[in-house]
Amino acid sequence: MGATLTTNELPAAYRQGLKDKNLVALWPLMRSALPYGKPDRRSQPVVWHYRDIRPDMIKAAELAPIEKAERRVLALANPGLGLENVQATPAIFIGLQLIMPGETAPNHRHSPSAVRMVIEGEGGYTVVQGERCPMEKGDLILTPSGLWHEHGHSGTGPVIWLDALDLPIVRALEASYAVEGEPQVVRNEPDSSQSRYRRAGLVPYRSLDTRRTRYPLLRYPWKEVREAMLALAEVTPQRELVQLAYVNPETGRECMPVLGFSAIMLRPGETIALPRRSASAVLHVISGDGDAEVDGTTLPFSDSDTLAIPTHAKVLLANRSTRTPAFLFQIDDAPLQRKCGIYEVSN
Ligand code: GTQ
Ligand code: FE2
Repeated sequence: MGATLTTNELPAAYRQGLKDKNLVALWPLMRSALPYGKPDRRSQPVVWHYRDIRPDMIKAAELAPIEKAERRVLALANPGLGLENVQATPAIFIGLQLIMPGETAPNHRHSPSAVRMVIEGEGGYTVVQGERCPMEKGDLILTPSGLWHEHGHSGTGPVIWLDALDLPIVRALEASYAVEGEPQVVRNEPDSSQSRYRRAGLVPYRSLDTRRTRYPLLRYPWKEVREAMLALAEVTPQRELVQLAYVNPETGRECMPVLGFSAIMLRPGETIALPRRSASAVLHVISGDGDAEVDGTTLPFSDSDTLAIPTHAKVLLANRSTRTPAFLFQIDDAPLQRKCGIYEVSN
């Protein structure tokens, strides 16, 4: 096909007439709306080093008193998408949140869905719909759309975690809002990972007959995920990725509608390619040192670092240690892409 017409080649009067009637000629925009072969991407491969961010987090405790901040969060913004848009990738918001001993982050609920992955500190907790979820390093805690949640800290020292939200999507839909609430009444019982959903393959019998709750499991303790990863690694052939998906135990499907979560283990000395996917992703290093080569850019990583992976990127991960495994937590927009019918994977 020949070169398409540009807007300027249209007669001025015609252009003005379209504008007055809120009309736009598509043909000059065809290639930017539907680029040939692969999408145009503004997202860059980025690494945020925790050692650089941590001092700014601690300083924020002084600069932003919790009463005035509601949530004390530094967002990881992808420069390719414009810092002001606070997007790690087009679909994923990532923030690092700090709470100091005795502080509480007030109860609220909102239309975007969130999860937290604990980075450091002991004694933090999140209450979700009356369920008290302890926050230990590496734990994943869900606060899905519409559920009340508040955070507290009954230990000593700072508690820091990573927040991931589908905020960019919900904002793009002009559907993002929050509601404040009174502190929740906390049920005095262990969270469901310690009571109702103790083991994979077992669910409370009643759930076979009753209408299932949409979000039965809100906490995935790292202690158990780590054990499961080590066991999976033992039976996974070399050159195959050791990866577990966090799913809804009642449905076996992704645990939230827009964002998906998984854990990846890089065995000692292992270098492995991720499958090439249409989904964008964020990788958070739970522990380990290595390098991520993303579309030819090498990003070195160590404990608690976070990386942005654009859509369709070629990713090669290398564990720099020949003695210890590296554990990565992956957040992606594959659940949304599957629903849109646009999800692609190739090796
Ligand atoms: O902790 O509830 O990073 O509502 C952004 C929005 C955290 C939270 C964020 C939020 C929260
Ligand atoms: Fe929130």
